[in-house]
Amino acid sequence: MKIILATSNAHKFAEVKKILKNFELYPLEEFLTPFEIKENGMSFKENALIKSKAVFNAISKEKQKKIVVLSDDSGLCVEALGAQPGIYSARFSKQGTDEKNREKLIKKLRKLKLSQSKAYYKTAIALSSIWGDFCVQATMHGKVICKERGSGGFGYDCLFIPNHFDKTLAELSSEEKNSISHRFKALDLAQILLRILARNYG
Ligand code: ITT
Repeated sequence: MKIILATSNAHKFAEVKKILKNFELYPLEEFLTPFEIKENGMSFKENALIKSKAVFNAISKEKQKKIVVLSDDSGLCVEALGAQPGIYSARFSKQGTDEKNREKLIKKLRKLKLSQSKAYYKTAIALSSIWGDFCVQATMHGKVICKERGSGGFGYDCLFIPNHFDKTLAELSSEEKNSISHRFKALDLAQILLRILARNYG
């Protein structure tokens, strides 16, 4: 059984590949020419399933017999901002770059005269297969601060301090992040499904 990771985000691909080291994982481009998928769901779960189903349905029936498509929809929810940016995390700012998204987040918190806020990351992992579609979700709680710290990770990591830590995710090693993250916890659950699917695929 081959797993295609339906993402255009290279950072996500690298994290998922490290966490799912016991599975055969391939980037989307090895099987298909990447195409635009409208993420118009109202939740992480809906968007993750939209992505995995769109890619699975684009694969030929013959190839589908050997393939599971895995997608990740994730984002940061900030308590003081009413859970924004949430499902819009990747396109929070007009430009949609990690840097501009962080700038907008800091600006919004400063406008509220806050230097930090409780926050959580959420990931929905969806699997599409000949045995059906599945989705599991997980969170990582902590706080966001208004000053960037560290150079690891991606996205909002240099602003996010997980509970029980005094470093941002960007100051932790990738192994440390991958042992506590929303993505790790969701993939830990997804592995149960993947092992069952691998047995069923034969
Ligand atoms: P794909 O849809 O192609 O997978 P994307 O980057 O558009 O790529 P999402 O729609 O799921 O993916 O948005 C995820 C955004 O949430 C991402 O761009 C970051 O801004 C943020 N994010 C998610 N997980 C993160 C993490 O572990 N560390 C930092 N930021 C994260």
